[in-house]
Amino acid sequence: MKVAVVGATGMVGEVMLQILKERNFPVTELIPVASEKSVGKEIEFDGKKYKVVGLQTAVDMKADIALFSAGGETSLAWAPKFAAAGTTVIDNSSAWRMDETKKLVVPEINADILTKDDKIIPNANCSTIQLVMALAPLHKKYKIKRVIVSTYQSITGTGVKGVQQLENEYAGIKGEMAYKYQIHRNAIPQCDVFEDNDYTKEEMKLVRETQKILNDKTIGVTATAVRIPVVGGHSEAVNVEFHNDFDVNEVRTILHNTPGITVQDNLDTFTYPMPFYAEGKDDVFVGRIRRDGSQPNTLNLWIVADNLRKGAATNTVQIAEYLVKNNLV
Ligand code: 11C
Repeated sequence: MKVAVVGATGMVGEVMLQILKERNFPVTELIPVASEKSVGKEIEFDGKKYKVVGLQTAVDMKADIALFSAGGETSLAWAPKFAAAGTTVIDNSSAWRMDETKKLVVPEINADILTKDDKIIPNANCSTIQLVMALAPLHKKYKIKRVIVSTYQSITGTGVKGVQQLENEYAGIKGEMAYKYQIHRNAIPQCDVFEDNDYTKEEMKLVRETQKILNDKTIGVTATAVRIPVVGGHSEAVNVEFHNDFDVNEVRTILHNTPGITVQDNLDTFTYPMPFYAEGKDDVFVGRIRRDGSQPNTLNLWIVADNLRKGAATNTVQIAEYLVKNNLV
């Protein structure tokens, strides 16, 4: 496969390259792509050096697959050009996710909806991916009525500028601010911009993308997304109300048997998921599984995943793997 990585020098782009290598994705030719200021720079992949090229050059090189992580505007402008040249785009931005002609795929849940005609495939938001990974098997069994999710999101979700702000604050250096407030020793109840309904864009992604991936608009979702000074992963406290009752041990078994999920839930040994330990791993970790005694058919969960891996790069590469395996590209 001739593979272009658009945004190859960015935080997620670098992880994409790492994961392509780790998972032995069949790359016969790599095309690293970035903005004009990075063109000509060299990057290393699988022991070889590659020169970064610009977007039009990359379109003309007619890759089989292009993995995009270069922001919504680049994606809106360039994904259609790659697609018109015959390249299948898997796009990590939010640009195409809610487009009704595009499919939103988390491979463990719904990759089977993909066909050869899907030339632009959006990749869901990191906080949504880890949420639906745990919700999907439970929805199948007990049918979800409503989800209340509160997130504790890593600064890496904001990219290099988020990490830089925290590092500057540790070092006592005044630098550019990625957030409206200091993030060191703080919790900021704002991820991304506010929408007209007083929720942030990140919160509304959790609502809309969850309904789209689970293919059920009747599921009520309400979210509060909070940025915390953590690297390694996003954490989520999740309250789920089902239409049908459940047995907590059966919930544990279902999650334990779900590919891509690791259950960490043993109070005797103080075992529960934490972002510090999820970093660098591809699984979604679920723990603190317990009944909510305040109302019927309701469960509490704590879900943690590395937002740059399963939340972004790994999910993107898994979609590419599915396309190759099923001759869809
Ligand atoms: C964050 N979830 O942590 C965001 C980062 O829509 O792909 C990814 C934004 C997106 O701030």
